[in-house]
Amino acid sequence: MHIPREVLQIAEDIKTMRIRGAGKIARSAAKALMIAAEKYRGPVAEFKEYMEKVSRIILNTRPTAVSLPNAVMYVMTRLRKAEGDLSDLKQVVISSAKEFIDKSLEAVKKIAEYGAKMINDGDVIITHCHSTAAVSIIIEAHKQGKRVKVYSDETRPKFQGRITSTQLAEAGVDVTLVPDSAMRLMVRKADKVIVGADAIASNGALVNKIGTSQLALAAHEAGVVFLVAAETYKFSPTTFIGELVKIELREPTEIVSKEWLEANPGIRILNPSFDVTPPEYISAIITELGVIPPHAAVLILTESFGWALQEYAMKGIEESEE
Ligand code: RUB
Repeated sequence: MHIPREVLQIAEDIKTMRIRGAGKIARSAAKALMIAAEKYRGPVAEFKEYMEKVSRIILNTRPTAVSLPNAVMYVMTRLRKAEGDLSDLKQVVISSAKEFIDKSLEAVKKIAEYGAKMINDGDVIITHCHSTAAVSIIIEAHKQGKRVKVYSDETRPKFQGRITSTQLAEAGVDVTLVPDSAMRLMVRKADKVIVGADAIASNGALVNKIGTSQLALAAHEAGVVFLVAAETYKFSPTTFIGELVKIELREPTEIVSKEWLEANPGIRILNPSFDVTPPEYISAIITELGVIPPHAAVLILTESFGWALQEYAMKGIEESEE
């Protein structure tokens, strides 16, 4: 089965982080499915199997951002249920992928609108890594004329904090880049912390870039509001049935050079890319459906993924009967 070059390129770009951030990853996954459908030239009988293969390639790129399987599920559940000739089936994939991308962009706009209302004139804000959703809130507040000062940490080892700082500076926001290790010191000067999400578990725990939980702990200690910007497709339906979110371990060479590694054979390097912040440290989660306390995550899951939860439960029953 021939997989189009453009689809493999998107998979490679997600894997190597040329495409990164949970929202962009999800939209690119939907785009890859759309391109795969458009480019398919084989028999109708093999189309669904081909699309399943493409889905697996996309799903195997990065393990943590739940927006990725949720985007694939959005398109593929519609295709699995669809019937008709090849052009009908292709159309199901193309239109559901487009619908997902539009909804996703719309969700970020809504989050910016709701989040900006929570920012006061003169607020000092801390952010971590680079989150389109979190940055959108800050830029929207700035556009509304609120004077905000932002401390963005570097986010080692990949320095996504530099992307955040550049975007904020270009939008005219007062931004200062600080090392990750300065965050407990800086948080005492802040009114709010705003971060994005790679996944929200059914108990309201946040999975986000490594260092988020340390920042949340410092904010908790200092009594500083800790806000999470998360579109509903970042909520993890499989945590509802007890599955844990897999934490991605990345290459040691993101931390030290290949030469250094070879010169120090006795030293192991561990590079976990994400961590888990308990719901107790989260003041609120800003979604496109509204601002919720972390313990209301289960409401979002039943509202947005109720049908999937039912399917998982049925699958569990069938498997136990086999
Ligand atoms: C990015 C990261 C971001 C979330 C949310 O990690 O942790 O905070 O993905 O981003 P990485 P967004 O750089 O490893 O992908 O709001 O853009 O979806």
